[in-house]
Amino acid sequence: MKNVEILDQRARDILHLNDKGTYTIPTEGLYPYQWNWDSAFAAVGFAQFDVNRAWVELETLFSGQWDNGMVPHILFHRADPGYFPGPDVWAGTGPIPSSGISQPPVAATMARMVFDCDPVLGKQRLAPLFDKMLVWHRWFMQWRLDQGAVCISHPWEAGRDNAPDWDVAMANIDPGDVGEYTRRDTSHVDSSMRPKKYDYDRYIWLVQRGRRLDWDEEAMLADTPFRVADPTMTFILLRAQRDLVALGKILGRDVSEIEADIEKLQAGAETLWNNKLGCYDSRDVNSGQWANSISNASFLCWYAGLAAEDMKSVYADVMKDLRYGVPSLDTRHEQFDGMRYWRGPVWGIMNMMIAMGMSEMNMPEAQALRETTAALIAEHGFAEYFDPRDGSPAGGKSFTWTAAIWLGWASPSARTL
Ligand code: 2M8
Repeated sequence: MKNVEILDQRARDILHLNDKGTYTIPTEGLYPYQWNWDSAFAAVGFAQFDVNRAWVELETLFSGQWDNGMVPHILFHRADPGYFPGPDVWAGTGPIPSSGISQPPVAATMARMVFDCDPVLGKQRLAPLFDKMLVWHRWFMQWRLDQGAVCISHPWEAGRDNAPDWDVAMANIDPGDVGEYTRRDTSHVDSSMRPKKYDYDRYIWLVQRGRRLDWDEEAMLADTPFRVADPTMTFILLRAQRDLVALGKILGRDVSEIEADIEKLQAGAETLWNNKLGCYDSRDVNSGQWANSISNASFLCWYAGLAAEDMKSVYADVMKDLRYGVPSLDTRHEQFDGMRYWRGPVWGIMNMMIAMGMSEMNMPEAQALRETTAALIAEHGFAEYFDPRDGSPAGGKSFTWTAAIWLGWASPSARTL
């Protein structure tokens, strides 16, 4: 591996490069705003050398929280014509111009990791954030549950935008009246690495629907064509609730409500078990159909605190001929596309969360995944994502979350998780 110190420095430089003072953008050009889960991962990166800056990142994220508790997936602090759909299209109703949907709630888990870097400072900064995280998690429990599993209302909410997990629900949408619009993403990145027009028409159609309903959750839920119960959200919220309990105990709070929610989510997680596939999978709520997809989100089961013994052999099968970490879609799946975003590529953040779970379950695969992710980044750079077959870098460059997980986990110099 190249000199670790040089790579550590490069990762810190990337965080500085994308740092807008009180928040961090994922990468210049392609994503010029603050994204929810990107920011939480960025905080873990900052915490390795500037714990105060890590807390600022999370505080800025929660300054965009809506009255109903939702924390938006994008905060548009400063308008930038390079991204579509921007603040005018979304017309979010919170205190800061924003989107109208959320993203996987990794913040409590990442806040706990930041806390552990400096518990004295952490105790000062945690209390107000704890209350906001509690209310956000409550919003998921109120508006996103189906039989205890957490659903998404838009593919962008899961963060795995074009995963095949949503194909059934997406086919249910007729975007005939979506109108003309100009994509910006394909002017920054080759279109072969991005979602297709078929997907974008439906993404925008769903945004237009939410906006028309003034982002009122009750109204949006009625007759929605798109509601998918998904392992990303379910496993991540389950994990986040466990971390929130730990943080609440540090603050001396009553955590009984969260503990009750954990029970519900644990039961909900089991409704994502696709018996025929032998794997955790996404379930279209409207039709009850399975996605039949073994994705990197399926392997967040251990991160969620589930023993998931049956998933160990599924993992071994998926990883059999791969050297660079967990593909976003099983390479044997007919829809596998090694460079197309969430339909095949490897993502560093997912590798980190999967490895955190495996490590907590005492699975030796955790260390191997850490080392292969480190090798991937050392050999191919701090790209947004990578082809699982040969590690080719893809998407945006100098990417915040890849730098962050390098510093917080993959680097041989990182404090072990
Ligand atoms: C990607 O999603 C955005 C929309 O939210 C986009 O393609 O425009 C996803 O990879 C998402 O998970 C990520 O948070 C975001 C910024 O990195 O980019």
